[in-house]
Amino acid sequence: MRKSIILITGVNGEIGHGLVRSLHEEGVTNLVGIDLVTVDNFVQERTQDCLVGSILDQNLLERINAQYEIEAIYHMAALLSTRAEFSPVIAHEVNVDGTLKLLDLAMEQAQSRGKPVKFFFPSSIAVYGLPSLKEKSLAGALGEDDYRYPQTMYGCNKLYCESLGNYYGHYFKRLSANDSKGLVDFRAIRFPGIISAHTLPAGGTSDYAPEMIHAAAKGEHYDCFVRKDATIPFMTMSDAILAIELLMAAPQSKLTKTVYNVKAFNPSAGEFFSKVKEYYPQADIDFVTNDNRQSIIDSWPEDVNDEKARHDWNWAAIHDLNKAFSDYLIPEIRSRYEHK
Ligand code: AKB
Repeated sequence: MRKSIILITGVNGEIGHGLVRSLHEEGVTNLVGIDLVTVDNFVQERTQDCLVGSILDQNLLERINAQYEIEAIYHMAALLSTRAEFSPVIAHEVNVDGTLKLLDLAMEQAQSRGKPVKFFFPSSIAVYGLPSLKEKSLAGALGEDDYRYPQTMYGCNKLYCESLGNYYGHYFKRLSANDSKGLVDFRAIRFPGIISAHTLPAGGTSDYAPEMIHAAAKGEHYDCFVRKDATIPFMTMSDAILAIELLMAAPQSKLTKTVYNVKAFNPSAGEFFSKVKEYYPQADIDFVTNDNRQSIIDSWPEDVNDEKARHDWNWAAIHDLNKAFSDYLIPEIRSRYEHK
Protein backbone atom coordinates (compact mmCIF):
# COMPACT_ATOMS: atom_id res chain seq x y z
CA MET A 1 0.00 0.00 0.00
CA ARG A 2 1.25 3.53 -0.79
CA LYS A 3 1.75 5.83 2.20
CA SER A 4 -0.53 8.88 2.22
CA ILE A 5 1.57 12.05 2.16
CA ILE A 6 1.60 15.79 1.57
CA LEU A 7 4.28 16.73 -0.98
CA ILE A 8 6.20 20.04 -0.80
CA THR A 9 8.53 20.94 -3.66
CA GLY A 10 11.24 23.51 -3.00
CA VAL A 11 10.91 22.43 0.61
CA ASN A 12 14.24 24.00 1.64
CA GLY A 13 13.26 27.40 0.24
CA GLU A 14 11.79 30.36 2.08
CA ILE A 15 8.10 29.50 1.83
CA GLY A 16 8.97 25.80 2.08
CA HIS A 17 10.51 26.44 5.50
CA GLY A 18 7.50 28.45 6.58
CA LEU A 19 5.10 25.74 5.44
CA VAL A 20 7.04 22.95 7.15
CA ARG A 21 7.18 24.99 10.37
CA SER A 22 3.44 25.68 10.36
CA LEU A 23 2.14 22.29 9.18
CA HIS A 24 4.40 20.48 11.66
CA GLU A 25 3.16 22.73 14.49
CA GLU A 26 -0.38 21.71 13.51
CA GLY A 27 0.60 18.07 13.96
CA VAL A 28 1.00 17.10 10.32
CA THR A 29 3.45 14.18 10.29
CA ASN A 30 3.31 12.96 6.70
CA LEU A 31 5.25 15.72 4.96
CA VAL A 32 7.56 14.68 2.13
CA GLY A 33 9.81 17.27 0.52
CA ILE A 34 11.78 17.58 -2.68
CA ASP A 35 14.63 20.02 -3.15
CA LEU A 36 17.69 20.38 -5.33
CA VAL A 37 19.80 20.62 -2.18
CA THR A 38 20.08 18.54 0.97
CA VAL A 39 17.58 20.11 3.33
CA ASP A 40 18.73 21.67 6.60
CA ASN A 41 18.11 20.09 10.00
CA PHE A 42 15.04 22.25 10.64
CA VAL A 43 13.26 20.74 7.63
CA GLN A 44 14.75 17.26 8.10
CA GLU A 45 13.40 17.04 11.66
CA ARG A 46 9.87 18.03 10.60
CA THR A 47 9.40 15.87 7.51
CA GLN A 48 8.85 12.15 6.99
CA ASP A 49 11.23 12.08 4.03
CA CYS A 50 13.16 14.56 1.91
CA LEU A 51 14.28 13.68 -1.60
CA VAL A 52 17.23 15.47 -3.20
CA GLY A 53 16.58 16.01 -6.89
CA SER A 54 14.96 18.06 -9.59
CA ILE A 55 11.25 18.36 -10.21
CA LEU A 56 12.24 17.92 -13.88
CA ASP A 57 13.54 14.40 -13.16
CA GLN A 58 10.74 12.18 -14.47
CA ASN A 59 12.30 9.10 -12.84
CA LEU A 60 12.13 10.84 -9.45
CA LEU A 61 8.49 11.78 -9.97
CA GLU A 62 7.67 8.22 -11.08
CA ARG A 63 9.33 6.92 -7.91
CA ILE A 64 7.24 9.28 -5.80
CA ASN A 65 4.10 8.26 -7.70
CA ALA A 66 4.79 4.56 -7.03
CA GLN A 67 5.79 4.98 -3.40
CA TYR A 68 3.24 7.48 -2.12
CA GLU A 69 -0.42 8.39 -2.26
CA ILE A 70 -0.47 12.18 -2.45
CA GLU A 71 -3.25 14.07 -0.63
CA ALA A 72 -1.97 17.52 -1.56
CA ILE A 73 0.93 19.18 -3.34
CA TYR A 74 2.44 22.51 -2.30
CA HIS A 75 4.55 23.38 -5.34
CA MET A 76 7.03 25.97 -4.10
CA ALA A 77 10.05 25.21 -6.33
CA ALA A 78 10.81 28.12 -8.68
CA LEU A 79 13.45 30.51 -9.96
CA LEU A 80 12.42 33.99 -8.74
CA SER A 81 12.28 37.13 -10.85
CA THR A 82 15.86 38.46 -10.76
CA ARG A 83 17.50 35.05 -11.16
CA ALA A 84 15.06 34.22 -13.96
CA GLU A 85 16.14 37.33 -15.90
CA PHE A 86 19.72 36.06 -15.96
CA SER A 87 18.66 32.56 -17.05
CA PRO A 88 15.29 32.91 -18.81
CA VAL A 89 15.33 29.53 -20.58
CA ILE A 90 16.28 27.64 -17.42
CA ALA A 91 13.61 29.62 -15.59
CA HIS A 92 11.02 28.54 -18.14
CA GLU A 93 12.12 24.91 -17.79
CA VAL A 94 11.91 24.95 -13.98
CA ASN A 95 8.96 27.28 -13.54
CA VAL A 96 6.76 26.00 -16.38
CA ASP A 97 7.93 22.50 -17.40
CA GLY A 98 8.41 21.67 -13.72
CA THR A 99 4.91 22.86 -12.85
CA LEU A 100 3.45 20.90 -15.77
CA LYS A 101 5.14 17.73 -14.50
CA LEU A 102 3.75 18.28 -11.00
CA LEU A 103 0.25 18.95 -12.36
CA ASP A 104 0.48 15.73 -14.37
CA LEU A 105 1.60 13.84 -11.25
CA ALA A 106 -1.38 15.30 -9.38
CA MET A 107 -3.76 14.23 -12.15
CA GLU A 108 -2.33 10.68 -12.26
CA GLN A 109 -2.59 10.42 -8.49
CA ALA A 110 -6.16 11.73 -8.45
CA GLN A 111 -7.25 9.35 -11.18
CA SER A 112 -5.69 6.37 -9.38
CA ARG A 113 -7.02 7.45 -5.97
CA GLY A 114 -10.42 8.21 -7.37
CA LYS A 115 -10.53 11.50 -5.49
CA PRO A 116 -9.15 15.04 -5.90
CA VAL A 117 -5.60 16.07 -5.13
CA LYS A 118 -5.31 19.61 -3.79
CA PHE A 119 -2.59 21.59 -5.56
CA PHE A 120 -1.28 24.89 -4.15
CA PHE A 121 0.55 27.15 -6.59
CA PRO A 122 2.39 30.30 -5.46
CA SER A 123 1.80 32.88 -8.15
CA SER A 124 3.02 36.44 -7.89
CA ILE A 125 2.36 40.13 -8.40
CA ALA A 126 4.94 39.66 -11.16
CA VAL A 127 2.07 38.60 -13.48
CA TYR A 128 1.09 42.28 -13.57
CA GLY A 129 2.83 44.78 -15.86
CA LEU A 130 2.31 48.54 -15.58
CA PRO A 131 3.70 50.44 -18.61
CA SER A 132 4.77 53.58 -16.71
CA LEU A 133 5.10 55.02 -13.21
CA LYS A 134 2.27 57.42 -14.04
CA GLU A 135 -0.06 54.53 -14.96
CA LYS A 136 1.14 52.58 -11.91
CA SER A 137 0.11 55.45 -9.68
CA LEU A 138 -3.23 56.00 -11.46
CA ALA A 139 -4.04 52.25 -11.44
CA GLY A 140 -3.70 51.97 -7.66
CA ALA A 141 -4.87 48.61 -6.25
CA LEU A 142 -5.15 46.05 -9.07
CA GLY A 143 -7.84 43.38 -9.19
CA GLU A 144 -7.03 39.86 -10.38
CA ASP A 145 -8.07 40.65 -13.98
CA ASP A 146 -6.15 43.94 -14.35
CA TYR A 147 -2.90 44.62 -16.26
CA ARG A 148 -1.90 40.99 -16.74
CA TYR A 149 1.01 41.92 -19.03
CA PRO A 150 4.12 40.56 -17.30
CA GLN A 151 7.47 42.13 -18.17
CA THR A 152 9.70 39.39 -16.70
CA MET A 153 10.22 35.73 -17.60
CA TYR A 154 9.17 34.86 -14.04
CA GLY A 155 5.94 36.83 -14.43
CA CYS A 156 5.27 35.16 -17.81
CA ASN A 157 5.92 31.77 -16.21
CA LYS A 158 3.60 32.41 -13.29
CA LEU A 159 0.77 33.73 -15.48
CA TYR A 160 0.96 30.74 -17.83
CA CYS A 161 1.09 28.28 -14.92
CA GLU A 162 -2.10 29.86 -13.55
CA SER A 163 -3.74 28.93 -16.87
CA LEU A 164 -2.19 25.45 -16.81
CA GLY A 165 -3.63 24.90 -13.34
CA ASN A 166 -7.05 26.10 -14.46
CA TYR A 167 -6.87 23.73 -17.45
CA TYR A 168 -5.94 20.73 -15.29
CA GLY A 169 -8.64 21.63 -12.82
CA HIS A 170 -11.50 22.22 -15.23
CA TYR A 171 -10.73 21.19 -18.84
CA PHE A 172 -8.14 18.37 -18.79
CA LYS A 173 -8.32 16.23 -21.97
CA ARG A 174 -11.78 17.63 -22.68
CA LEU A 175 -12.19 15.42 -25.78
CA SER A 176 -11.67 12.28 -23.70
CA ALA A 177 -14.56 10.04 -22.69
CA ASN A 178 -13.36 10.27 -19.08
CA ASP A 179 -14.37 13.37 -17.10
CA SER A 180 -11.38 14.60 -15.07
CA LYS A 181 -13.04 17.85 -13.96
CA GLY A 182 -12.20 18.67 -10.37
CA LEU A 183 -9.64 15.89 -9.89
CA VAL A 184 -6.84 18.43 -9.62
CA ASP A 185 -8.08 20.98 -7.12
CA PHE A 186 -5.78 23.82 -8.22
CA ARG A 187 -5.62 26.89 -5.94
CA ALA A 188 -3.21 29.82 -6.35
CA ILE A 189 -2.27 33.03 -4.56
CA ARG A 190 -0.46 35.95 -6.22
CA PHE A 191 2.03 36.73 -3.50
CA PRO A 192 3.51 40.20 -3.00
CA GLY A 193 7.00 40.60 -1.62
CA ILE A 194 7.36 38.34 1.40
CA ILE A 195 9.46 39.22 4.45
CA SER A 196 10.58 36.33 6.68
CA ALA A 197 12.18 36.71 10.09
CA HIS A 198 13.74 33.27 9.78
CA THR A 199 15.14 33.06 6.25
CA LEU A 200 16.49 35.34 3.55
CA PRO A 201 15.18 35.27 -0.02
CA ALA A 202 17.30 34.26 -3.00
CA GLY A 203 17.01 35.81 -6.42
CA GLY A 204 13.89 37.93 -6.03
CA THR A 205 13.46 41.57 -6.99
CA SER A 206 11.41 42.32 -3.89
CA ASP A 207 14.35 41.07 -1.78
CA TYR A 208 15.41 44.63 -0.85
CA ALA A 209 13.02 44.79 2.12
CA PRO A 210 14.04 41.53 3.84
CA GLU A 211 17.70 42.13 2.94
CA MET A 212 17.53 45.60 4.52
CA ILE A 213 16.13 44.51 7.87
CA HIS A 214 18.36 41.43 8.18
CA ALA A 215 21.47 43.54 7.36
CA ALA A 216 20.43 46.08 10.02
CA ALA A 217 19.91 43.30 12.57
CA LYS A 218 23.39 41.90 11.81
CA GLY A 219 24.98 45.35 11.95
CA GLU A 220 26.04 45.06 8.33
CA HIS A 221 26.12 47.74 5.64
CA TYR A 222 23.41 47.40 2.97
CA ASP A 223 23.01 49.12 -0.41
CA CYS A 224 19.30 49.15 -1.21
CA PHE A 225 19.00 48.63 -4.98
CA VAL A 226 15.73 50.55 -5.45
CA ARG A 227 14.80 54.21 -5.08
CA LYS A 228 13.21 55.46 -1.83
CA ASP A 229 9.91 56.01 -3.64
CA ALA A 230 9.75 52.41 -4.96
CA THR A 231 6.42 50.97 -3.82
CA ILE A 232 4.99 47.45 -4.07
CA PRO A 233 2.83 45.34 -1.73
CA PHE A 234 4.47 43.16 0.93
CA MET A 235 3.43 40.75 3.65
CA THR A 236 5.12 38.82 6.42
CA MET A 237 5.97 35.17 5.88
CA SER A 238 3.65 34.22 8.72
CA ASP A 239 0.77 35.94 6.93
CA ALA A 240 1.78 34.26 3.65
CA ILE A 241 1.57 30.85 5.36
CA LEU A 242 -1.76 31.84 6.96
CA ALA A 243 -3.11 32.72 3.51
CA ILE A 244 -2.01 29.37 2.06
CA GLU A 245 -3.60 27.45 4.91
CA LEU A 246 -6.87 29.41 4.76
CA LEU A 247 -7.16 28.92 1.00
CA MET A 248 -6.30 25.21 1.14
CA ALA A 249 -8.79 24.62 3.96
CA ALA A 250 -11.65 26.44 2.22
CA PRO A 251 -14.49 24.30 0.84
CA GLN A 252 -14.19 24.16 -2.95
CA SER A 253 -17.83 25.30 -3.15
CA LYS A 254 -16.87 28.65 -1.57
CA LEU A 255 -14.22 29.46 -4.17
CA THR A 256 -15.24 31.70 -7.05
CA LYS A 257 -11.68 31.87 -8.46
CA THR A 258 -8.63 29.64 -8.83
CA VAL A 259 -6.21 32.59 -8.41
CA TYR A 260 -6.42 35.19 -5.64
CA ASN A 261 -4.68 38.41 -4.64
CA VAL A 262 -3.75 38.94 -1.01
CA LYS A 263 -2.40 42.11 0.59
CA ALA A 264 -1.07 43.33 3.92
CA PHE A 265 0.96 46.57 3.58
CA ASN A 266 2.65 48.53 0.79
CA PRO A 267 5.30 50.89 2.12
CA SER A 268 7.74 52.69 -0.12
CA ALA A 269 11.34 51.56 0.30
CA GLY A 270 11.95 54.84 2.14
CA GLU A 271 9.06 54.19 4.54
CA PHE A 272 10.38 50.68 5.16
CA PHE A 273 13.84 52.16 5.80
CA SER A 274 12.36 54.60 8.35
CA LYS A 275 10.69 51.71 10.13
CA VAL A 276 13.99 49.78 10.22
CA LYS A 277 15.73 52.86 11.69
CA GLU A 278 13.13 53.03 14.48
CA TYR A 279 14.40 49.66 15.75
CA TYR A 280 17.98 49.83 14.49
CA PRO A 281 19.04 53.51 14.74
CA GLN A 282 22.59 52.51 13.77
CA ALA A 283 21.43 50.82 10.56
CA ASP A 284 24.07 51.48 7.90
CA ILE A 285 21.94 51.64 4.75
CA ASP A 286 22.47 53.51 1.49
CA PHE A 287 20.20 53.75 -1.56
CA VAL A 288 22.17 52.77 -4.65
CA THR A 289 19.63 52.20 -7.42
CA ASN A 290 20.11 49.33 -9.84
CA ASP A 291 18.15 50.76 -12.78
CA ASN A 292 17.37 47.36 -14.32
CA ARG A 293 16.02 45.85 -11.12
CA GLN A 294 14.21 49.13 -10.41
CA SER A 295 12.47 48.91 -13.79
CA ILE A 296 11.00 45.55 -12.73
CA ILE A 297 9.69 47.03 -9.47
CA ASP A 298 8.26 50.00 -11.41
CA SER A 299 6.26 47.55 -13.56
CA TRP A 300 4.69 45.86 -10.55
CA PRO A 301 1.57 47.32 -8.89
CA GLU A 302 1.80 49.66 -5.91
CA ASP A 303 -1.15 47.82 -4.38
CA VAL A 304 -3.60 44.97 -5.02
CA ASN A 305 -7.29 44.46 -4.29
CA ASP A 306 -7.85 41.32 -2.20
CA GLU A 307 -11.60 41.57 -1.67
CA LYS A 308 -12.22 38.25 -3.47
CA ALA A 309 -9.98 36.40 -0.97
CA ARG A 310 -11.66 38.23 1.91
CA HIS A 311 -15.09 37.21 0.65
CA ASP A 312 -14.42 33.63 -0.49
CA TRP A 313 -12.13 32.32 2.27
CA ASN A 314 -12.09 34.99 5.03
CA TRP A 315 -8.62 36.25 4.29
CA ALA A 316 -7.31 39.08 6.47
CA ALA A 317 -3.67 39.88 7.13
CA ILE A 318 -2.65 39.85 10.79
CA HIS A 319 0.35 42.12 10.26
CA ASP A 320 0.11 45.65 8.96
CA LEU A 321 3.47 47.45 8.67
CA ASN A 322 3.66 48.40 12.35
CA LYS A 323 2.61 44.96 13.62
CA ALA A 324 4.91 43.29 11.11
CA PHE A 325 7.82 44.91 12.95
CA SER A 326 6.57 44.90 16.54
CA ASP A 327 4.87 41.49 16.65
CA TYR A 328 6.86 39.41 14.17
CA LEU A 329 10.05 40.71 12.55
CA ILE A 330 11.82 42.36 15.48
CA PRO A 331 11.13 39.70 18.15
CA GLU A 332 11.93 36.80 15.80
CA ILE A 333 14.95 38.40 14.12
CA ARG A 334 16.47 39.41 17.43
CA SER A 335 16.16 35.87 18.77
CA ARG A 336 17.68 34.57 15.52
CA TYR A 337 20.80 36.75 15.63
CA GLU A 338 21.24 37.06 19.36
CA HIS A 339 21.63 33.26 19.58
CA LYS A 340 24.37 33.32 16.92
C1 AKB B 1 10.32 38.13 -6.47
O1 AKB B 1 10.76 39.19 -6.03
O2 AKB B 1 10.65 37.64 -7.54
C2 AKB B 1 9.28 37.40 -5.64
C3 AKB B 1 7.93 37.84 -6.03
C4 AKB B 1 7.47 39.21 -5.74
O3 AKB B 1 7.16 37.06 -6.57
N1 AKB B 1 9.53 37.65 -4.23
